Amino acid sequence: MTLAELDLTGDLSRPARLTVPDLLVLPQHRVAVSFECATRGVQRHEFSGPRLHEVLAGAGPSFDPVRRKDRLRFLITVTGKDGHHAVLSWAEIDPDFAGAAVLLAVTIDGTPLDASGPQPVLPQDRCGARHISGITAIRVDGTYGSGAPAPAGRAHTG
Ligand SMILES: Nc1nc2c(c(=O)[nH]1)N[C@H]1C(S)=C(S)[C@@H](COP(=O)(O)O)O[C@H]1N2
Ligand SMILES: [Mo]
Repeated sequence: MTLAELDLTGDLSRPARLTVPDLLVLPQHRVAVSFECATRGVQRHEFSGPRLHEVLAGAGPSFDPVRRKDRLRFLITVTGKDGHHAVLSWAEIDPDFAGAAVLLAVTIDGTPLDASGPQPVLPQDRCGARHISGITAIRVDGTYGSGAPAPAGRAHTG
């Protein structure tokens, strides 16, 4: 069986390429979720895996850990191989802010995700669309609002 690989990239001092076995060395949490899909109705699943916050904190995001405000501009982008993607904010998963119990699941309904790859699980979401399967990359980006000029033609005219 081929292990699916996931790139942790972006503003990190320790970017990594991760597989399910790599994530099994972290403390594992279990969660049962029920989410509503606009097209397929209520879906129930049980997931297990490490906290996404612990995985990303371990990769050394480039903010000053003692200055809470420094983290607020960080975005987390999750990309699936089918092109489905979503963003989270760092503050959403940071225990000093919203502290959502987001997992990077390595099992779904008792089945290991070794071959298909880890899956983000956001128990606080009503809609299931951020439970992205087949993810290839998670990017941590701290450059939002860094003072870069707006793209040409998009000036703030009020
Ligand atoms: N890669 C990928 N993941 C995805 C989607 C998608 O289009 N692509 N759709 C999402 C939506 S809208 C829902 S409701 C759930 C459905 O998950 P399930 O099939 O495990 O119930 O998957 C989510 N994950
Ligand atoms: Mo959905």
